[in-house]
Amino acid sequence: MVNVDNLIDLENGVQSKKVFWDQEVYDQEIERIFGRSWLFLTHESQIPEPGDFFTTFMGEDPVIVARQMDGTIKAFINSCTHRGNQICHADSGNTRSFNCSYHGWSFGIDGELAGVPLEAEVYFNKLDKAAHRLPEVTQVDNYRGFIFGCFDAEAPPLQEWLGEMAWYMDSWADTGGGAELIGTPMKTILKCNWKVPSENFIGDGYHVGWTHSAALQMIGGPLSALSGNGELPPMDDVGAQVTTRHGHGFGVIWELGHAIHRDPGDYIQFQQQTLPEVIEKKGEWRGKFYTGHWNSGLFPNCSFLYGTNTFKIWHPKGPHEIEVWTWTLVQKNMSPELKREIKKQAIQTFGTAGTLESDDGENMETCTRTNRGFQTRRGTMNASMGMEGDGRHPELPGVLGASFIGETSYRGFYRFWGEIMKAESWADIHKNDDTWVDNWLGKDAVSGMAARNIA
Ligand code: UNU
Ligand code: FES
Ligand code: FE
Repeated sequence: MVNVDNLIDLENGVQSKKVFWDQEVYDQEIERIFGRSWLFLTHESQIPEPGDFFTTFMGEDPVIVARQMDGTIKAFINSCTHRGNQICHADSGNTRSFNCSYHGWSFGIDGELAGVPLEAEVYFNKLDKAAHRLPEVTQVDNYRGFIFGCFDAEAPPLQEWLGEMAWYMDSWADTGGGAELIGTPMKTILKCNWKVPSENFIGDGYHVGWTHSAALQMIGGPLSALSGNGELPPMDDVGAQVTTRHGHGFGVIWELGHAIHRDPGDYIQFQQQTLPEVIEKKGEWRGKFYTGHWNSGLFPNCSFLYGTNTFKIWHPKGPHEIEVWTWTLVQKNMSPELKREIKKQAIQTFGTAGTLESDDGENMETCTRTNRGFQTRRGTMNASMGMEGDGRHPELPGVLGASFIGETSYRGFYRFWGEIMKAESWADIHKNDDTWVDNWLGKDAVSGMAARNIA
């Protein structure tokens, strides 16, 4: 068992570089994080019809997500109960059964073992078929169409797991007809640890003007002012940083939801048309979040940019490799033309060969590879930016930082990472449900953003 206290220094916002490199850390993550967290599987819109299926991973476990004949959704381990072969090799499709390519056992869309070749002749009808159904993922549930699975029966319900993050996401996931993911996901391999992109998307407003300097100039529009950190907008009311109970979080830049789009007219118009609905259903604050640009993460390995419309999962493949899957995130009530335009923009920016995607990929691989060294592995990384500003806000849930560029949600990600890595079970985690902010920041910590609003 790794000693988490040697890896994470909450007080100073510091992490050991071992978290990106060590096999022992990784093995514990697979059991304690991927084995106990709610993990994003797919969106309902990806499997609309009975018999539709989508294959993915929960940590390193291959799973099949399938729409049942009665319309419900189930998920199974994608590994044959005979000799362990992978059952379904397709990325997605529609079927009545899954047939193993090794000896031909076949399983229904409900996971039942339906057919065994030569069953009477070779098993003399003694094989207990009910005991050989595909193991079902313990919990499957959906948040506004986003389907998640969890291997731990003791994990809290999905809504509680998402917690305060769902309150924020409701601003666009419960308005405009709801959200959906379009396209079959693009898939790429990156030689990096899964936490490098997770921490980047959840909280890194700092890299945008620098890493993406050339791309922002090429795109033009309001974000181009950030290029090369040339013109930093006034820090006081440029946006916010949020972290929540289970490590989810995001940074938001107010009013710039559309900013990555080269020709944002139709998107701005859609937002203006739907904004009254958001304010009416969700209130003024969430109206403000609705028109912002979010860089966001759902603990552990799901990230999205709302505004830039990319939605990603970083599947771990050992400590030093991931598979990146990328969809386009849209709202259902957008016109087909606007959805198509947004998909094009999402592919050009954060698709496999996207301009901003390739800017980031280089950094992510290098942040991992440097830790091969004897000295580098023993080093630490700093995520202390804006620590003084972390605290509560009188009207907004979770912990908020001082502004958009800060590392509040990085710190929150590693706070929960440490908690779940240490916990023996969910019962241990629940002990901290009411006290996590007090224990972390003290009873009186007020967010820098709230302090400014009050002043
Ligand atoms: O790279 C990002 N996370 C990003 C890019 C965030 C905001 C705007 C553009
Ligand atoms: Fe699947 Fe044998 S491993 S039928
Ligand atoms: Fe980036």
